[in-house]
Amino acid sequence: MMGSKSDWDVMQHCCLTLDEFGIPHEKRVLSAHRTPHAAAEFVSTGEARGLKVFIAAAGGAAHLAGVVAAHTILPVLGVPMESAALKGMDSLLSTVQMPAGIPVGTLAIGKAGATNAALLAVAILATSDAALREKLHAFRKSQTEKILATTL
Ligand code: RP5
Repeated sequence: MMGSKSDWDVMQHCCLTLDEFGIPHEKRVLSAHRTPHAAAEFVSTGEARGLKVFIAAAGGAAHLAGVVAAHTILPVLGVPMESAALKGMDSLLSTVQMPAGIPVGTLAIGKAGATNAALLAVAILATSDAALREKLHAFRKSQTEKILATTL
């Protein structure tokens, strides 16, 4: 989920990473403040529709991930978007500083966070999926090999 289509340039990296692991996913623009009822409906019906993890990206006063977490017991990963005014520091603090009781696992600001949200979702799913665990091991191995093969 993302609060605006303007988040897609960054969040496409999340979807590309999920695609790399063959993880089916839904992607929706739903906002905590612009479409509050539709966002709540989408999330609160997610568990029954078979969803396993939510990834919520938003910028500014970024309350989307917290609102998502309020409507589900599924794991919620928050990705703070870089904002024009405060470079994403506003998004980061709004997403990460959840009061006790409703957790949001918050990733880094921007593209790194978008990619890592997907990788963390894969790791969560891999705890009960041996084939996916193997793919994750292979991904890490290949990443390591690429770095070690770097020449300057
Ligand atoms: C948030 O406001 C969105 O997640 C986006 O990061 C930010 C700006 O949205 P737009 O004004 O570009 O639609 O709700």
